[in-house]
Amino acid sequence: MDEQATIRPGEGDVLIVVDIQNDFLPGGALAVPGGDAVIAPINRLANAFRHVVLTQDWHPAGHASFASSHPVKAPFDTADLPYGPQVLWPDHCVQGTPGAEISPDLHIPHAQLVIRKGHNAGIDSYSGFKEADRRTPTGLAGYLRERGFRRVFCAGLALDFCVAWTALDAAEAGFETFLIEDASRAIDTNGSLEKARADLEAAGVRMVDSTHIGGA
Ligand code: VGL
Ligand code: ZN
Repeated sequence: MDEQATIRPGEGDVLIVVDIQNDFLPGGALAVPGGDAVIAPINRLANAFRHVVLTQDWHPAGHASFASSHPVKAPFDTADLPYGPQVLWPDHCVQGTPGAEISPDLHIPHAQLVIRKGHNAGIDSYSGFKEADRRTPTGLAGYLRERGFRRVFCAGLALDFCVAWTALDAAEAGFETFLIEDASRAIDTNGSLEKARADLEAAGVRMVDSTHIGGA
């Protein structure tokens, strides 16, 4: 953000930590370049927030977002699914596998909720709020509203997919929304990062640095 004012998280603020799972980290099935660099800033940030929610990508085997589910496709190709175009991925974050586990290096014992997403076999869900059909809610917006939160801070993996979509949906749901850039890393395939940045700006999501968050 332009102004360098320090943000001091309070009772109306929640940090959403997106998909810090083994498969998105070095050595994982869908490793995000430099993904492990977000863990230290996120651990630090989490100490500044009393309220933290985690998301966890959680696919059944044979999920529609896996290239292996589409005979003639390769990872990072696009497929036309009933709800629209879908980027295809290597098999990742399969329910109950070590790759789907939250990284043991993430230290946020006070996290209050883990929201699992992408569990419908035929529908992906980058966003922690709404699945890729853009109709099926996860329940997170209702949870955050009922808890009385007003501002949502997003960080994690991957900036151009799950973090961006989560932030865009938080903004659409009426929360003042921030994306903590130095605590996120992108996959950046086929222009995805540039597109995500444009979408975030158009939606009024504020890009901030963790050094501007008090106590972090
Ligand atoms: C993600 C691709 C597929 C993410 C999840 O966490 O950004 N990306 N599934
Ligand atoms: Zn996924």
